[in-house]
Amino acid sequence: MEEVFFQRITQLKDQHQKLLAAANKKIVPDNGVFSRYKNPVLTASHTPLFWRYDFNFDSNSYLMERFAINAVLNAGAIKLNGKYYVIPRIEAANRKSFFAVAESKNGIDGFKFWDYPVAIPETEVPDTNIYDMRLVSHEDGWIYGLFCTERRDCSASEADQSAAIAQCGMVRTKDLKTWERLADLQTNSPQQRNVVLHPEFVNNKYAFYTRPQDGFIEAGKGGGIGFGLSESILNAKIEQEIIIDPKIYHTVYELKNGLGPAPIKTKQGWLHLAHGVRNTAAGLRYVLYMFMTDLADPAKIIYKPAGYFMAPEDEERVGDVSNVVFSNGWIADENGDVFIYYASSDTRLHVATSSVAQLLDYVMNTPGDGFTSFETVKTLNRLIEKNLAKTMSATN
Ligand code: M1P
Repeated sequence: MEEVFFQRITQLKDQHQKLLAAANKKIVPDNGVFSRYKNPVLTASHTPLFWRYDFNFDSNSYLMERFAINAVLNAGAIKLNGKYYVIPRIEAANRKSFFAVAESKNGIDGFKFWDYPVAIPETEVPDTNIYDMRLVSHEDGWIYGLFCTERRDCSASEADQSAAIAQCGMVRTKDLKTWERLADLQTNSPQQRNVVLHPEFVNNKYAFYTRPQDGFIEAGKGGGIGFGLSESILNAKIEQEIIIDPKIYHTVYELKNGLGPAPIKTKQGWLHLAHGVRNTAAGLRYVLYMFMTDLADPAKIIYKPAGYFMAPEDEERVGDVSNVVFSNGWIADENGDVFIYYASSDTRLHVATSSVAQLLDYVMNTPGDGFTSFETVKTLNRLIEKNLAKTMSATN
């Protein structure tokens, strides 16, 4: 039995090494806006074997998984000292999520987890579950991690064990190793998720993108991407939250929406990536969309292409929560390359690459939404006329 035990360890290690060393390939042709890649960058199988197995024959002679990982998904992302770091949501078999750092030399493959997960200190009222960290390097010199902290709704009856309250938890670090917990963000909304810190001060204050919501799942009267300022980051409090990107009937963000990563600064404006949700007979469908806000006023949308930027495709459609793409991390490189980390169906993490130039072109030159079929046909006709006029002039 001991022999089989050690043979299996060797097999597991070989397989794991192959998985981690697999080169990722760009899928061609792409759609001109971004390129997808063949392999996910991280899955549950990428987590270290020593997180999952007890390698001691005396205490685990069957070589069982003693700590199963269910999924690796929604990741914050940052580039530091030439390396690409992601901090995904890692969901254990018991549904509890936690964070861990994985690093790569090129941002598209070779991601390897650090030995230990991130130790997020607790607040006075412990978090039951934490997830979806947005990493932002702020001009005050700190790297902030804003995440969702979820606790049971104590006002619910004993019979209701699924009622939860979501709020924005905050930590900060200089090195991704030591994390200081700050007080949860205070707003006037009963619940918050998808809160993002703007990388620069606005009117000398800390600026936040929020997503107020009435219930845990339903945005209710709340919803839309909000914006608010706080005097301080310690005991941060937003007194006034304005909605800058509302839910709109019969769009890809009619049920709810939320900002993804912190925006990318460009000469033309702030580039934003967000997710939009609509309901279907098959359940909720999550897609990604983009918009741009004014450089001087990040709460003012100046460009917004119609519809989605990315929707789940092929195997991305299937997982724990199917028909979902979600992103809370991207990296804009010094040379203008952009790495978009997105998760599919709450199960695995992928990368797509683009460039600031492509994303600007997409956001500034793709027609906006007319919000009716009639206006949509008008938009299409303008393109057809332009293309046919070009064909005619080429043949004349
Ligand atoms: O299951 C899809 C997503 O649902 C939530 O997003 P939102 O707050 O917009 O509804 C989050 O739990 C997210 O982690 C998850 O991917």
